[in-house]
Amino acid sequence: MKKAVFILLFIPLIVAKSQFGLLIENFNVEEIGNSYFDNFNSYTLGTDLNGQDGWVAIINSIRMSSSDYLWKGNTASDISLYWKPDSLTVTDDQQGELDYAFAASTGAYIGIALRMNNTSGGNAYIYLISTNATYFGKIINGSLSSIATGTPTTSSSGTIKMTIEGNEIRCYLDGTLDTSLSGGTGIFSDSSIPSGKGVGIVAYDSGNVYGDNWDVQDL
Ligand SMILES: [Ca+2]
Repeated sequence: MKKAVFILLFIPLIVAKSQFGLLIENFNVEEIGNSYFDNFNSYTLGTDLNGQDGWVAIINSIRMSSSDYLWKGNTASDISLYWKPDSLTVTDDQQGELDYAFAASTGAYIGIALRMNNTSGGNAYIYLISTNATYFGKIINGSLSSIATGTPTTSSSGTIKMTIEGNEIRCYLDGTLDTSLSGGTGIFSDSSIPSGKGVGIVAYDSGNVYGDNWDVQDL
């Protein structure tokens, strides 16, 4: 029953992607110039994503769920951070998108990680979503710190996006700036990670929040 509900939730998203030619079934990573897409369709289910098709764990673990296109964090009350360090080439200015869905109300988060590098335990800007909550923060030398938290009224599924150009970072929820984040604009200035050519995914806690259709590119 739960799987059927999620198939229904994601069909409109998959159709939307297909219309723009971005979805290739049974193909994990598609490169279009400095643009990358992953639909997570061909990984080993129920296992850690680490080591599959170039994904590498920097902090803790993220695993494939029982569906063939969803995954979630696998570490309770802690952050998990992954990237693909060897196969991707992007500039310091980047954007990333991720489709999300919730099985039910959850305190777990899932999201996008940009401007990553693996210096001193890992660095990244991260934007995550949970039930009626968003979080924008940074990981500096492996340690998490919050920049802003939000209390949007979330849908059961949708898309989050983050962009970084120079020191300006923008957080978008379902196509519009996430003005529920502290500060009220969804736009932030931060200079603590001036360079990082890695892009990835991030999760917090191990509850039932899922991601799909990871899509990143240069700006
Ligand atoms: Ca998928």
